Amino acid sequence: MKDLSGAAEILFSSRALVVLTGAGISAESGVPTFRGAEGYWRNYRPEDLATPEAFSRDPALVWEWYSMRREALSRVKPNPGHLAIAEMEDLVEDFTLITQNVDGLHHLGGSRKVLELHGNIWRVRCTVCGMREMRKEPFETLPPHCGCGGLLRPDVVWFGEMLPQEVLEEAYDALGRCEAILVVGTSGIVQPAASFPFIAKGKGARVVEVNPEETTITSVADVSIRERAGKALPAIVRIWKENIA
Ligand code: BV8
Ligand code: ZN
Repeated sequence: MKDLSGAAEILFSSRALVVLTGAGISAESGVPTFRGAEGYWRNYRPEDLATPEAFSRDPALVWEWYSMRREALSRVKPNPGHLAIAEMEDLVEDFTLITQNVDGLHHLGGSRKVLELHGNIWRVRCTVCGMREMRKEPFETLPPHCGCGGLLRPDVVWFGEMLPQEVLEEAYDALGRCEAILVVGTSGIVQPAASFPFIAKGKGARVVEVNPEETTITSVADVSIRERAGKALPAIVRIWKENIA
């Protein structure tokens, strides 16, 4: 498929590469996306659950949604798309993976350096003392509390909340340096991540998109591959490796 070799050529001829992923990279692991037909939001409205207002109004309800997602995630594993991105990390000198996902599957798939824009569903944060820690085990009672007595919350970024400053700065630095950005499995709706491909393009980078559907990002893509990540990314890495062998 000529697009695949065109995409591979853009990636392997770049000295600095950014990869931006969204929920679509985890779809083939069985994790529902946010806005697809079977998406999370179909049953819930984002403003009902993924906001600080919802949490202060009904922390138990919000925790029920997160603990259901955590339970489902505890049974899934990374798919060939995650593994292919982990391989890319070793093929290019200056590599930065930025994910909007909170599922931790890139780490499990072997990616070492991951900028988690929206936090991590396995980490909790105390709303009183600020304690942060990974908690993979299910909680006995919901909502869970900290040793200090404070209410614990998922350490993720909700709508209307600021993204972690240091992560955002590192992402903008990488966007400023990159010669190519590979955008996988995002509908390009949620800000500020949705603006990243446009920033990279504006700095002269080339844009490769992998998504079975057209998105807001397709308009700036040099190559847009209408294919699932689990199929397209391993194929791109295979072509990439043949060209450097
Ligand atoms: C902020 C963590 C600034 C929680 C998430 C207008 C009105 C109201 C608000 C706004 C507005 N304009 C901008 C905003 C701000 C808002 C926003 O962008 N809203 C959107 C809805 C318009 N953004 C924010 O609030 C952000 N904060 O801006 O703060 C600020 C400034 C000053 C003061 C205060 C604040 C915070 C946003 C973070 C929200 N948290 N998640 C949790 O997960 O529980 S967002 C959530 O959506 C996930 O992180 C998810 O990753 C993310 C983005 O969705 P996608 O990843 O793109 O997933 P989606 O389902 O949409 O698409 C999947 C794609 O995959 C599809 O294209 C599909 O075709 C494709 N696909 C499917 N299968 C495959 C595939 N691709 C490849 N292979 C496959 N097999
Ligand atoms: Zn505490």
